[in-house]
Order: sequence, then structure tokens, then C-alpha cells
Amino acid sequence: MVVLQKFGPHFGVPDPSPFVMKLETYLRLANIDYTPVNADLRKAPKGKLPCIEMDGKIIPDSYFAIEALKEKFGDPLASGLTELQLAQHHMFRVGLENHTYFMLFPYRWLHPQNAPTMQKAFFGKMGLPGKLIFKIVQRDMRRTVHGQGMLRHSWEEIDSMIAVDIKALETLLDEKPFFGGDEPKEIDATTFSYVANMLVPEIDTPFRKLARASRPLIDYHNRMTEKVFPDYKDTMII
Ligand SMILES: N[C@@H](CCC(=O)N[C@@H](CS)C(=O)NCC(=O)O)C(=O)O
Repeated sequence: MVVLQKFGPHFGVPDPSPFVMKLETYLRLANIDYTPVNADLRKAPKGKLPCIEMDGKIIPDSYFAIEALKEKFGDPLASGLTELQLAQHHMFRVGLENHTYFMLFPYRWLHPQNAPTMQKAFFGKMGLPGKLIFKIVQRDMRRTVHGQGMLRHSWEEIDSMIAVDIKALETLLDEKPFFGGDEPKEIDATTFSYVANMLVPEIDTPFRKLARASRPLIDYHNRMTEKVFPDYKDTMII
């Protein structure tokens, strides 16, 4: 049995972390039985989630977890794909994870219009200590995103880059039902985790505004939800 260590559902999505949701989507797409548990981040070996527990070992990081799952269960989600497609999917994924992610999460946690929502959702029950912890969390995040480079841009500059990412997603989906083609492939674990995290949470971001104006991305979200997360079908958008 595989155990998925996650943050847990928040804001209508199975997990507000695109990395966790990618891994959970992968497990479901690959038909691997798993048990989700809400984990304590402080106990995570690399200080981040997700992790999986498998064969008595804890494997941190969505990438290494998926590699370990492929080793044990095979790689059904690569079937029918060429080396070129696999390489394109790889670079597409790392683009989302190393660029888009660094706009999605600061827009939630650091943008003045959304920070109070995050504080209330994650630390609201803790009273004054919760407010102080939130300030420390924000300070650490600010350092991370400034070090990565994104926080050196103005919000207006970030908005302009978000619009380009949304347009690129639409272009890459093209007329296909899934990013991987006629059936979902491994890349759809990542793309779905981003599209759902843009569309569903009621957090006011340009991601939400632009994705909600995109019929192709909404239809993709609905298709993936129906196929992979029918337990979240109330998040489907008419
Ligand atoms: N490379 C990691 C990234 C995971 C990651 O960044 N997780 C974030 C949540 S989206 C996290 O645990 N952050 C907690 C922290 O940095 O303190 C993966 O692919 O799993």
C-alpha cells in the first residue's frame, strides 16, 4: 500500500499544493491504490510536501516519488508517446513548476489582497500566535521568492507574465481532450493540478480571472475532474 502525505483539501481542491495534487492525480491516473494522510510538514525529510510512504520507506518530492512508483508499478502513462513527446512534456512540466508556480503561490500568500484569506484559512484558529506564525511564514516565503527572482518584479509585471502562461496553456492543449492527447498521460497530472488550482479556489488572482475566461481550460478541468476526481465533481464549471 502506498501512503500519500499531503496537506489536505482546502479551497475546494484535493490539495492547494500543485505538487501534492500532481502526485495524487498521478496515483489515480496510474490506478495505484493509495491512502491519503494529512501530514506534518515539520516531519517531512526535505521540509516539503508531498512525500509517499512505500515499502517501509518515505520518499520525499513529487518527482522522486513518481520515479519510485514507475519503478515498482511500471509506466503506463508513457505508453504510445515518442521520445520527443516525453521530452516536450518534461520541459512543459518544469516550466509550470519553476516559473508558473512562483507566481501562483506568492499571489496567494504574499499579495496584500489575498494574504488575509490565507492567514484566516491556515492560522485563523490559533489567535494571536497564528498571526505571528503567519508573519514568519510570509517572511520565509518572501526570501525564497526574492531569491528565485520573481519577487523582484512588480505585480503588474507578474500579471503580464501570467497572461502569457495562460495563453500558452491554451495553445498547448489545442483541440485535444487532454494535454497528453486522446487520453491523459503523465503530463496531465501536472497540468490538471495547475488548472484546478487556478480555477477553483476562491482566491482573487489573475490566474482565476483569465482561466475562468478560457472555455478550453474550463472544459479540460471538467473532463479531468469527471475522469480522475469524480469525488470533486461539484467543482466542475458550467
Ligand atoms: N520539488 C518539490 C516541491 C514541493 C513543494 O515546494 N512543496 C511546497 C508546497 S507547494 C511545500 O511543502 N512548502 C513548504 C515549505 O517550503 O515550507 C516536489 O516536487 O515535491
